[in-house]
Amino acid sequence: MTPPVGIIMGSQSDWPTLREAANILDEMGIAYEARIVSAHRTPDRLWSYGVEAADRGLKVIIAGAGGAAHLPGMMASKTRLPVIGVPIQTRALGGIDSLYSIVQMPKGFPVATMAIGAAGAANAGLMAAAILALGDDALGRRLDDWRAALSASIPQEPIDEQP
Ligand code: RP5
Repeated sequence: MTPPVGIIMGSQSDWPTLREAANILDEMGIAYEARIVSAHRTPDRLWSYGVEAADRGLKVIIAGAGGAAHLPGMMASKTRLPVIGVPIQTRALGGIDSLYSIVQMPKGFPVATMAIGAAGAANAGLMAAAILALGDDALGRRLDDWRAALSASIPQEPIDEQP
């Protein structure tokens, strides 16, 4: 049985970041699969994943990559499913390379690009949940509850923290 969300990443080294997306999906009770699909090292895997994604029953793809981060854009070229891109933070350039590689798609093949790193990955999970909630009222209520709990956790006033 194919889950609604596919999480794909260019390398095993991206998984600690993409785990943040998976954690959100776990909290929302959304099933997902996680796969290493590199645009450069495994282009044939990328090709077949994109060609088969919609027919397999996937609804949303979260794609994370770093550096010359071509995976999200190439995946968007191979499937009409919404692709949410996560720029991985890189040592050399801090992830600005990943961001620019993912966000500047040509007209016709959009990638919904998140922030660099862990926050972007978590937001990718939330964006996937919001898309799926369009057709799932129970999931919509879980997402509303999650957002309300986050808001309620924010204190009114700051405190002095110990160094
Ligand atoms: C990209 O190259 C991957 O998405 C990863 O962020 C980066 C480095 O990969 P490794 O050298 O750690 O496998 O394709």
